[in-house]
Amino acid sequence: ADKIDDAAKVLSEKSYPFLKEIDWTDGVYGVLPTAKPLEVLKAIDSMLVMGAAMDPEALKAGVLAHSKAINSVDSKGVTTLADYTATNAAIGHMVASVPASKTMDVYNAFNEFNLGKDVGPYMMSKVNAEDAKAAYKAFLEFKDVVKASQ
Ligand code: BCL
Ligand code: PID
Repeated sequence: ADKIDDAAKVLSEKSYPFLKEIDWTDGVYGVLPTAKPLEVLKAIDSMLVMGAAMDPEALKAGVLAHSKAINSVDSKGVTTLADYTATNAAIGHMVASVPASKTMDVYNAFNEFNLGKDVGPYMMSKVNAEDAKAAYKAFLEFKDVVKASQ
């Protein structure tokens, strides 16, 4: 296990309570923004560019980790802590294999949507805010480890 694997373990333990509070059966998670199709196109392009730059072994490991996680979801759509951890570790390795600018291009392209001020508070209202904040804090710490391995 390398540093990203170790950090993924910490991230996953700290964010699992939040993950379990999300209602994954809500149709909202299967919806792409439809209001601005040309911006959606650009955002997806940024993901294609990032994906094409990824180390192929890291990408394949990510695909397999996701597949395994999908096959262990419970009736509420939540995967096991072990498979969640393996998926986060795989994503960390995928992200570490591309320049930071490619990841930020994806983030910025989705930021362009300007979803509206009510989206954040609405999503937050559906979970325990403290757990969401703890998850976000853990995500930022994980990001530092991934960045250091880039
Ligand atoms: Mg994946 C990310 C679902 C297949 C590569 N993927 C996501 C998430 C979402 C998801 C949970 C995007 C929305 C988001 O950010 O929510 N992926 C998902 C599903 C499948 C899937 C349902 C599927 O196959 C059925 N993904 C794949 C393919 C992988 C793949 C097969 C490539 C091999 N996926 C990636 C990569 C990323 C994702 C790369 C991301 O960067 C993105 C992501 O998680 O960004 C944060 C928020 C996320 C969660 C609720 C999950 C827990 C996240 C962390 C660990 C803790 C929460 C932090 C904080 C509170 C919320 C994030 C805030 C924002 C960053 C501002
Ligand atoms: C901010 C302010 C600072 C503090 C800060 C801060 C936050 C920054 C953040 C953040 C950045 C950020 C980035 C995120 C990026 C997510 C990227 C996801 C990419 C997904 C892909 C999916 C795919 C595929 C895949 C490969 C395929 C193509 C695709 C091939 C060849 C604002 C905190 C630093 C979350 C690429 C993988 C299957 C499209 O900076 O003060 O908070 O989050 O199918 O390609 O097969």
